[in-house]
Amino acid sequence: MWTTVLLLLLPLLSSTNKTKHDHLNQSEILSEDFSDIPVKSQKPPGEVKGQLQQSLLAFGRSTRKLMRDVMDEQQRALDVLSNQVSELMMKMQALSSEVQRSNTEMFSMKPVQSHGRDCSEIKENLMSAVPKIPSGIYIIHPENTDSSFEVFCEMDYMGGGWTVMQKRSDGLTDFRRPWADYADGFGHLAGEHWLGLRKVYHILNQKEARFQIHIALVSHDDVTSYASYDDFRLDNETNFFRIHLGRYSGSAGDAFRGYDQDQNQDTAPFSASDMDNDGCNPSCTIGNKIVESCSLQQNFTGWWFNQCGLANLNGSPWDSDQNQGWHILWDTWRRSGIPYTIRSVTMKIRRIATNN
Ligand SMILES: *[C@@H]1O[C@H](CO)[C@@H](O)[C@H](O)[C@H]1NC(C)=O
Ligand SMILES: *[C@@H]1O[C@H](CO)[C@@H](O)[C@H](O)[C@H]1NC(C)=O
Ligand SMILES: *[C@@H]1O[C@H](CO)[C@@H](O)[C@H](O)[C@H]1NC(C)=O
Ligand SMILES: [Ca+2]
Repeated sequence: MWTTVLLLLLPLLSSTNKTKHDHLNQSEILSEDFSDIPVKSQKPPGEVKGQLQQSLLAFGRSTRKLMRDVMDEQQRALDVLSNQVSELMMKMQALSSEVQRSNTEMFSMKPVQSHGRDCSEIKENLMSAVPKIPSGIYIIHPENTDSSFEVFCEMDYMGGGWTVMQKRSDGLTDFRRPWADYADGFGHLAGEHWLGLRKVYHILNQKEARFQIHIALVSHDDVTSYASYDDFRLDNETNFFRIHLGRYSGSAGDAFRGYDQDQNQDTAPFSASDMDNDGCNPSCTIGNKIVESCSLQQNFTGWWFNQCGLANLNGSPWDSDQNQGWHILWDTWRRSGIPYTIRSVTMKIRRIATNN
């Protein structure tokens, strides 16, 4: 029953979103000055002209008030509707997982909120019930772990089913963090965040599951690009979440591997400001600088550094006022030989095969 209601409401939700984005907002419309309406074109005698101006002004005022009332009304209706839709979505998800549990997991001890092992599975599970699965925060419970946790699922991008493991978009989240934060995760799932190496490890380490990783880049002048690897694994924490990458494809270049073996970050362990696994032992010479810690050199951020390498998507977003400092780094993405200035990035993973 909820599903039916939802099917009816989903198109409404997406069309109301569109209305908000595509049209002028309320204050833009209200700030148009109706009193500027030309009234002099026919040059009527002074008295008539005065009356005409008066009534035009009155007309303008009452039109403005009418529009304001109508728009307030509409806004209230939209808010109510959108609350109702979110409520319904939540009920629908709870129901859908209940149904699934009673069908397939009669004796399961899993928490009630568990909706899937990762975003790819959530997409599979919901696809038959919902025509358009919304992107957003979902609870997942990967195999081989006792814990459920929240993740952001991208359900629109390139077929959907993506679990976001990192996102930079506005520079509001500080990525200068110690090991413990990079292991546990930080930021806000709906905005900038690092999901956390332990969680990503749990997702990647499920039986009979393989994952691809997709990196989407946007430059400061809105050029987009991507890099994709057809396999992505992490070693366990004892091995500092060493990274393993499959075959590259994309338009941004394979910055993880760089141009030569010295820069290759594939199989590098993770480093943070207080955890030095960067392959500079005791130091590297990069350009003509002596570097002892890639993390410190790159503004105390964490990454799979290898002497330090050509990729660091946790670098600080570019500050255009201050034409220096460390920025989001994907050095193989260039225009006329110069690296793009990267404004935003997301790293996301998706299942590519299940052998069952
Ligand atoms: C509406 O647009 C004006 C001018 O572009 C802007 O200053 C204001 O913040 C906007 N308001 C909302 C609610 O988006
Ligand atoms: C981590 O992985 C290594 C090598 O695969 C293994 O020997 C070790 O037991 C693992 N450690 C933990 C805590 O799982
Ligand atoms: C380091 O990061 C902070 C916070 O993101 C930023 O304000 C600062 O400009 C960065 N410094 C350098 C040298 O990149
Ligand atoms: Ca070092």
